Amino acid sequence: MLGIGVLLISLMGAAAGGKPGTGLPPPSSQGGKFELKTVPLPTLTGTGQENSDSQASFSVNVTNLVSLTVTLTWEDEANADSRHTNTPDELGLSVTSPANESKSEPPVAATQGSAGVSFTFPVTEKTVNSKTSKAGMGSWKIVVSVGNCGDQVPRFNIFGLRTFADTGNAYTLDIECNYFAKVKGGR
Ligand SMILES: [Ca+2]
Ligand SMILES: [Ca+2]
Repeated sequence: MLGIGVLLISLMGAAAGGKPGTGLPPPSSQGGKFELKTVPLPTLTGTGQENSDSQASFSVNVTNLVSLTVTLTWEDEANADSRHTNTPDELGLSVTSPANESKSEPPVAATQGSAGVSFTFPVTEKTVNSKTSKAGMGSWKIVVSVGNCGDQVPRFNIFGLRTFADTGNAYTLDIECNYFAKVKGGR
């Protein structure tokens, strides 16, 4: 089972103080200094069904990407009532770069969980004379996998108390991007 929500966001050159809408890398032959910038992208939210995957995507349109980290967090719903306990849900993620490199964390059960993957690129420094790196530019894909969702089970074995099914869970995805950007007006 694949599909469900597709979330689309875009990290444009505008976020780096460049000209909005062009999507072109900043000119590297005009001099100027570069500085390392950290850009947290807007948090993505979604809901996954038990034993299924959901997908999100975003694109990176800046050059000289140093690292990119995607962090998945989730919190199970509250107990249905004082006589039931909501047992933990399993969530994990897989992230694929534009170069088809994939990193993943298999689903783990947690009431409040967190899992993340990081990509690093061979850009440790950027000067006017060094070559512009386009590594990491393009479309990224995230797949959130929801495994078994622990049900709401009765705390006591009393007549009439039933198990309530837990059929899925909401999650959030935080994406953080580090890259070298040209200092505006720098020399
Ligand atoms: Ca649960
Ligand atoms: Ca749940």
